Order: sequence, then C-alpha cells, then structure tokens
Amino acid sequence: MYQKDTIAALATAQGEGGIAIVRISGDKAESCLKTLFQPAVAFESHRMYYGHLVQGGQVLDECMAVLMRAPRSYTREDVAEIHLHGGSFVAGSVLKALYALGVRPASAGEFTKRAFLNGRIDLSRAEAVMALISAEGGRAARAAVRQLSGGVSSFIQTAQEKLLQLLSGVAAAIDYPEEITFEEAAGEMTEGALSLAVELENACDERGARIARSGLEVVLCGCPNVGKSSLLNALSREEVAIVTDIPGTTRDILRSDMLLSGLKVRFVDTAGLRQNTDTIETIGVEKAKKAVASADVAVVVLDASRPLQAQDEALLSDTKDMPRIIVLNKWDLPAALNPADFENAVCVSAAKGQGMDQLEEKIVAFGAGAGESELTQERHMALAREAAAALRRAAQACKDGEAVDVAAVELNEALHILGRITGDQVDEKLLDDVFSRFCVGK
Ligand SMILES: Nc1nc2c(ncn2[C@@H]2O[C@H](COP(=O)(O)OP(=O)(O)OP(=O)(O)O)[C@@H](O)[C@H]2O)c(=O)[nH]1
Ligand SMILES: [Mg+2]
Repeated sequence: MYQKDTIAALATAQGEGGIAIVRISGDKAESCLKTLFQPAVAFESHRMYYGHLVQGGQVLDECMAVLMRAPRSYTREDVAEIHLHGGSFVAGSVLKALYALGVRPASAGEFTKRAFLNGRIDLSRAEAVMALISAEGGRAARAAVRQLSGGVSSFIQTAQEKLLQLLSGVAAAIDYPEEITFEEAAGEMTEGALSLAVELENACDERGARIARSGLEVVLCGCPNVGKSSLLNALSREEVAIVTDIPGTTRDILRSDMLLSGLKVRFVDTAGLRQNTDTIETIGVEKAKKAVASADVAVVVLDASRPLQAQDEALLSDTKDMPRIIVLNKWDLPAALNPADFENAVCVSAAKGQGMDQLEEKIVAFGAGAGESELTQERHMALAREAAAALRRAAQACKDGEAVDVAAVELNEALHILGRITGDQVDEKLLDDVFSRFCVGK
C-alpha cells in the first residue's frame, strides 16, 4: 500500500505559466534538492530560498526552493519544492535530473495518498482536496472546503458513536439479562437503528450534489422563431448561436456554460419544435425533445407578441410536471399574452437584453440548497445508503423477533461500511479508486 521511495512530479499545470513547481517527497528529497539547487545560504526547514538551478555546472534557471522536513509537510515526509519559471522545458529537465538521482515519478494523487497513509488527513479530507481542485463554481468549492475542514469526518464519527451505543445496548442485554430484557433491548435498537438510517439517508442529496458539481442543466425550448437562440446569446452575453428570422435556424443542440451566483449553469439551446419533413430538422426536433426530458429545468420560451399556437400548448402540457420557467419573450413588442395566465412566468426581451436579471434569479432558485447536504461525494453517499440499508435490516430483524445478536451483525456491518467513508477501513482497491481520480502532482 505504501511505497516509501522518493517521488517527484510537476505540481503545477502543464504548459506555459507564471511559475512551475516541482514537488519531491521522501527520504531523498533533501539530498536531491541540495544536488540541484544552490542557495546562497544553508537550508533551514520551511523557509523559501532564492538560488540557482544548476546542472552539469550550467545554470538552468534562477528560482526559489523550500524544504519542509518531516513531519511538518503535506505528506509528513521530507518534502522539497522547487519554484521555477513557468514552461515545460526547465521543469522537464529538473524532473529528468531527479529521476537520474533515483527518484520515481509520482502517480496520480500519490502525495495526498501518502498524507492519508501517514495519518495526516482521513480519506474524506483527501477526496476534498481533489473536489476543491476540480470545483468550477462557488457551491462546489464551498462543499469541498466544508469536507476539507472535517465536515464529513465529524458527521460520520457521530454516526459511528451512535452505532457503538446501540451495539453496547445489545452487549448489555446479552451480558446482564436480569437488568435489561431482550425485548427492551430490541425495542431500543429498532428505534435507534431506524432513526440513524433516516439521518444517513437525509444526509445524501444526489441531485443537489450533482448540480453543485456539474451544474444545473437548463434547456431552452419552444416553437421556431420564438427567440430561444437570442435568449441564449443574451444570457451568455456573447454570440453563441446563430439568430435569423427564418424559422428552423437552430437544428442541433448548442450548449453554453456560465456561473450564476456561484452556481454553474449549463444552458442548452434546441431546435424549434414543429412538424417538419426536412430530415435534418426532424432529427434536431427529436434531440430537442430528449434534451427537455433530461434537463433539470425547462425554460419554455413563448413569443409574447402572438397568441399561443397548438405547438406552444403541447409543449406547455408536456413540461407541466417538471421544474420550469415560462418566458414571455419579445416583450418589447405589443403583447398578445398575459403573464398572469402562466405560472412562474417572466417577461423579457432577448433582443434588447431586458429582463435577464429576473430570469437569472428564477433559474438560480432551482439550484437552492444544491451541494449543502452533509455528504456530497458519490462514493460517500453510496456508502451511507448502504449503511442505512444495513440499519434497516437490523431494525427488521428485531421486529421479526430474531435474537438481538442477529441484528448486531447488521449493526457491525453498518459500522464497517461507514468506516470506508473516512478510511478507517481501507483496502488497496478502495485507495486505487479514490486516488486514481486525482491529478498527478497532487
Ligand atoms: N422584437 C424582438 N425580436 C426578437 C426577440 N428575440 C428574438 N427576436 C427575433 O426573432 C427571430 C428569431 O430569433 P431566434 O433567436 O433565432 O429564435 P429561435 O427560437 O432560436 O428560432 P429557431 O432556432 O428557428 O427555433 C429573430 O429575427 C430575432 O431577431 C425580442 O426579444 N424582441
Ligand atoms: Mg434558434
């Protein structure tokens, strides 16, 4: 599980940039640093030094370096970092030189894996590091920071303590039958197990977590020419889609991502819905219908300057059970529709960019609470649900009048499953699953 050799990798992104940082971790970190880097003075731990990167007597770069002696480092091993000028050539040369000194290229997430194996952070915090790196919006980032500062660990710990209490109740019933009867113990266990199961299930909001992580998918749908593409352009504040007065301009699906109040939103523009004999447009209409069905929110765009048509009515009826906003577009023209006739409607003019704030507000409202549940990572939620299922089985066993120790087996199972969230219970496969999703250098 833990290879104690010295590893190195580029810790910053590949390519040109302000700086490039090469990170080295392990016993050889200090000697390697001293071979390659010549500071003006002697090294003290945790201090940044200015100096030169020297190879074969040649100065390769003017740079900064820091040595962090164990255990006060990211991995709890000796760690050295060389901060070079950005770009791939110098950083590549440093890595080559390190490999020649017997250092091994770090695999994905290996520095963080060592931090976990050396007990500096638990597994859920290690995963939070990656979640924070890949967060694209404020919500995903906030959830990751909460997890990084131990939110998940303390939630799971509390659940584990409750489980241990339930188990000690069982032990008491077995050891001191004169003080607590099996019936009493079974009653307590049923109640405790069910309430903990509910608590774990409530901590999982898969939809919210997905929205915080990957964004809220908002599909713009409506008849041809109502102004869907104009709306996409107005919302993105750029010309993403072609706009013409020819009905059937948009044929394929167009996507545009943006951040609204820290929420990542993916707008999907679609082909205008109508019966058509043109093969390409017919495929476009099919795609549009699928996009509507799979979206988180439907924005039904209507042309407010003309009365509703059969196709509008059909779309209003098809989307009535899904989260939706009704947009009365072309509000700059004389109105033929009344917003009071529609639920959750907003009047806008995509052409003039009017009403976008109200529309954005309504969209963001559909993302309220996203990413705020106790657990937000798929792996954690899957395990929490598994543990809740074991707890429900325990409660059922008690209800069925089975001996309390049968239920205790399920409680132990739940305890074991929760341990996989924080990493009290790990195996090589679990670690590979978690860390293979990391980037190299982290
Ligand atoms: N007056 C006015 N015209 C608009 C408005 N929004 C769009 N239009 C016009 O309506 C026509 C159709 O606009 P599009 O954005 O291409 O409409 P669409 O719904 O994407 O159409 P298809 O792609 O064909 O389904 C264009 O001529 C736009 O300039 C608006 O708010 N006011
Ligand atoms: Mg269009």
